[in-house]
Amino acid sequence: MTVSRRTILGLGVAMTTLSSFPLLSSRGYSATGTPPPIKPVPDVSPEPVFVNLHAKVRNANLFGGHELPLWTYHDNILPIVRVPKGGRLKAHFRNDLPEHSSIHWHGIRLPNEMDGVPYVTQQPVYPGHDYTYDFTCPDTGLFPFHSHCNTAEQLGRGLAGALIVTGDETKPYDADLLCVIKDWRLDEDQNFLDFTEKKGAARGGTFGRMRSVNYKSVPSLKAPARGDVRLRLMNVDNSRINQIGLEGADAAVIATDGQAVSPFPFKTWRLGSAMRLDLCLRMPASGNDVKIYDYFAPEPVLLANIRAEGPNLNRGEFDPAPLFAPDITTPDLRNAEHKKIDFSATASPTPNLIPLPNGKTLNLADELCLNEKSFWAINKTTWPEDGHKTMPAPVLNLVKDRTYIFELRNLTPHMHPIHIHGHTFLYLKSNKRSLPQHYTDTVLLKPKERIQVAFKADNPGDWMFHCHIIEHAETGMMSILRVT
Ligand SMILES: [Cu+2]
Repeated sequence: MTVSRRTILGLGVAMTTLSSFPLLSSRGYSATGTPPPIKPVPDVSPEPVFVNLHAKVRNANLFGGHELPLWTYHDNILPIVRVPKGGRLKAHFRNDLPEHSSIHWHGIRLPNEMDGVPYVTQQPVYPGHDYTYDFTCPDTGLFPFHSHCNTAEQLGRGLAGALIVTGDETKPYDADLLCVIKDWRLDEDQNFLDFTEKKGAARGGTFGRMRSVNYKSVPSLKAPARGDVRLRLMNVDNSRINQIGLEGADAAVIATDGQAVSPFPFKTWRLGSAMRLDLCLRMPASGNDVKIYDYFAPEPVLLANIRAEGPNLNRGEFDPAPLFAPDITTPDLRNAEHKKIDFSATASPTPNLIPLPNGKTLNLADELCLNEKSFWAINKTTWPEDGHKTMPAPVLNLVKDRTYIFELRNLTPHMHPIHIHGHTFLYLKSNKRSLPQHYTDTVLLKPKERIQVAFKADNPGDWMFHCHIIEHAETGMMSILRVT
């Protein structure tokens, strides 16, 4: 199998010298927004999209120092896979890493056995072995893929990619840009630091020291001057929550976690680990820059520039084109069953030796997927639970096709981006914020916040439900929802 240019495209973003054009004021998009059409247009390719994802060590010079031993899926170190909506993806995964791995397709509503969680949905893919993922992509949008085991290190070394499911545009934008945001745990000599530290794991996560977009430091992207640009932002960092802000352009939010919303004015948006945001922005006049910042820092951190190039286009008043509406069954809120789910710290450490049915305990080699420490819990249960084999009992047993309203309650002083596998939440309300209703697979809970989300449990299987701050998940804030 070969990887065609059509399915994997490089992020051939050239570095250019940063310029110091004056910032334009962002007066904000003021229209009320046009609701997207109800039905997306099907765009089904009869032929599966084939990709080879060959995980191994690849050396790359990311920041001008020496080469770093990255772990990547492809010679193109940040692969982008494109599949039409309703199309089938066949991804052949070959593991030549020094340890076992798998691929989780974050946010894709796929069959349970394709979800890529070692021990839960498949056996680990050991070094020298392979596994073929084969599923259709029901939803348009942007989705990360990454491993789900020893993730702090595997993701920390760069093992990630982007899956873009196409077919959601009601009219073409003038450009389509992708910004994948990630920090790197590097010391001053550009050597990898430990990917996890107890201090960080027990608090907000262990942070990287080198920021990047598309695995580059402050890249300069390009887009047509005065054009309407689709900007897809995705956070693949282990820990850091970015507060995205723009300078130099009016912008509207057009999708959250890949799922369309009626366009509304963009001011700022918090993007936790694995969260995505699609914006439509109006580029300034030729020669000017749009700057993308993380404002969630003592001083705003410049992440990337977009340079307006070419003749100024004439697009009239800024009226961002909506995307086609999400193709997700609306939850039946009237007949929903309510569940409270508490995210808390835990004081009771769990043993790290797990009894197996044959009377032995799980050996060190397989402890990749287990916790060494327990700092966190979901409904007072930390992963893994004592006395269970390799998998704890589900935190909730859900009835297939029933609608559930979860009240997610953060009892900690830290933020937690909470991710559900195999399903997509409809965000309903929060006790702290008023956001428009939107679909999301990763809900950012602020300290002490309570958020209500609804979903129809229409996908049978054992599904992971966890915090996406990787160290929180790997120190207990991880559980299983069983849908039968
Ligand atoms: Cu967390």
